[in-house]
Amino acid sequence: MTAIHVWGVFSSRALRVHWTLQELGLTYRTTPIRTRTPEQTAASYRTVNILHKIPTIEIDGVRYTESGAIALELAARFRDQVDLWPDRSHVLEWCFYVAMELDATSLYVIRRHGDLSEIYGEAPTAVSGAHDYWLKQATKAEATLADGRPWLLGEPFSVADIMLGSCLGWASRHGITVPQVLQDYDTRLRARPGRRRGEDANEGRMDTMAGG
Ligand SMILES: N[C@@H](CCC(=O)N[C@@H](CS)C(=O)NCC(=O)O)C(=O)O
Repeated sequence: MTAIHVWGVFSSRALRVHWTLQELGLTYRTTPIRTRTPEQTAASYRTVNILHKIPTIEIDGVRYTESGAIALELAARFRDQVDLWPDRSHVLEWCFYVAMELDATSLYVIRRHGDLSEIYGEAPTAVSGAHDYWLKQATKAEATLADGRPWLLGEPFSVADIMLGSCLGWASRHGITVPQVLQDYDTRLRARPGRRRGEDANEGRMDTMAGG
């Protein structure tokens, strides 16, 4: 059996990893490190992740970081069990779009220069620009889902949905009014048993070694 160990809970990026693992029906060890805590900045965690960030995963003794890459690696390895990567190029396209446009250049800018402005500096113009940028970028996902398809690729659910879904609640928490088409999609995502278990795991409400 593959030995899997995840570090990280209570974050939208850690949710991507727990949610993927739960969609795949895997059991794994969790070390419940939260962001901005002494456990995260401890020297012992630096030996796991040199940047002290969450999430990190270890699969059969090999460590990986970057939540999107971890979700894709899991999807590739366990594809025979559940296919979360049904269309190679389009899943990659959506994953990079979410990681770059919705996460790094929008939501993380808002977080760094909003909630974390004591560390990264106040930048109200950058924050309001990032709000607008998120909404502009979201029109790509909105237009795709507007034809009534359940998931980004149509019928098959994929890692692309996990990536996009991880940014919707996060955007709302930052005061962004998520377009209705994406709110309806978010409701469908949240009804998935894998998403519910992923949230339970991300929020420390389940024994991930026991599978729930
Ligand atoms: N690009 C990375 C970002 C990881 C990241 O920044 N995680 C946050 C928590 S969601 C963190 O650990 N922040 C602490 C820090 O930056 O020191 C990923 O997607 O995994």
